[in-house]
Amino acid sequence: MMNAIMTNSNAAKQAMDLEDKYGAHNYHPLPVVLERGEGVYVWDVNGKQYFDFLSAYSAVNQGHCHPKIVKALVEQAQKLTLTSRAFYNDCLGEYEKFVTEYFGFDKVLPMNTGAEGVETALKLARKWAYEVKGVAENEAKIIVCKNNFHGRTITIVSASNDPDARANFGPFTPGIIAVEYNNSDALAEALKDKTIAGFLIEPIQGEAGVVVPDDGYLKKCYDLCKQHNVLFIADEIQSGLGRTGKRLACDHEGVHPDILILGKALSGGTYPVSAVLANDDIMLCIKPGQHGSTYGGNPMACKAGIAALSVLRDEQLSENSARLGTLLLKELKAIQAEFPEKVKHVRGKGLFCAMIITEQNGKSAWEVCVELMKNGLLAKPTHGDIIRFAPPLIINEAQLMECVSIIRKVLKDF
Ligand code: IF1
Repeated sequence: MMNAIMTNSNAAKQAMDLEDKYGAHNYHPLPVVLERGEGVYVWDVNGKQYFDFLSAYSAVNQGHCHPKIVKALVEQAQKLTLTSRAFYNDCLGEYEKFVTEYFGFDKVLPMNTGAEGVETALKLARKWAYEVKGVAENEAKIIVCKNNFHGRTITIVSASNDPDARANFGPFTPGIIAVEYNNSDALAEALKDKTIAGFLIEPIQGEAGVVVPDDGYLKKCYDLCKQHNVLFIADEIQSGLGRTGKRLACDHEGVHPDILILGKALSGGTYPVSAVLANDDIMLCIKPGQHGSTYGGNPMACKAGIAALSVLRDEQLSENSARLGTLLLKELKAIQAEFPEKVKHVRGKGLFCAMIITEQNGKSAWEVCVELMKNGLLAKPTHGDIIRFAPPLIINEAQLMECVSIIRKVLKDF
């Protein structure tokens, strides 16, 4: 089934037809075919320019094709791409030192995708529970939050309560308990169980629709975990690396997780790079041969990672996200006040915002996103009525205000 909405372009139609015919139907993209990106902009195959307000789900925080990240990647690609971990390479140690010092941990375990990072963190937490905490064999449990999104593996969908993510993918991994998000009493209750290894949490829930918990919730959860000798595991794959206006979303509450999971913008959208960070008492529970990945820690990933984190720091992207995020939320609230019958709610932190649309004649967030697209702004609906607004963090004020006027115009006509 192809989207009829677009375009007279043969190139676009061809690209969409090819995906439809030869690709698995596990996505429903907006009908736009992109061929180039630079900074906050992407261009489709007809040369039409758009603001990217998804940033590949926050992988492209540093902007599309950031020259410093691309340079690091290309230079390394011409020298040495992959050794596997059967041998040392001359980039990994440098990267490991850089990333651990950047975030303040003893050690890092490099992986590729976000889901692998989460899997790694869960394996690490279980091992720690058995070997350090003293939980009886096969009894360790992980607490997760309802409406989480941590990826697509069998164990991770076992932790999900989204019917689409789970249906007919069972049997599921046991040892997972779900508590209500933003409810520390629910966590306290679940922590009475002495077999809990870790508490896995998105500091802001992304896929759920940019759900920002109450101030103090993360700190409360962290303190509860400490009281019960349970690892606080932060999935900052989407919320981290400047997105919410700080280096990490946990930084808003001064929480230093026991296990930190990063991905997405760790390469600025150039390469799959994820990482799990922890201190020695936890990380050294995994010994040679017990976990790994062919590509994890490869030379290109290491160079991309160093470059991506350097750009984040040197270009003060967290600071820009905080400043322009405040402005974006203020403007979205003004739009909500202008069209209260169309906009139910807006929320966000830093340049991680969402707008909840009230259905009009059976039309909702999808149709708004199609109109935004026609007006030169790309954003993606989620859960039928929510639109995420998450531009690259390099966006400037003039560009942001241009985007605000596109959003205002589209909602006016909606
Ligand atoms: C897709 C969502 C966003 C994540 C957190 C782990 C992962 C993700 C907090 C897994 C991935 C992505 C995956 C992407 C869509 C996207 C997404 F809508 F599905 F939920 F961003 F909001 N933890 N999120 O957000 O990382 O294995 O994908 O590298 O198409 O599934 P991954």
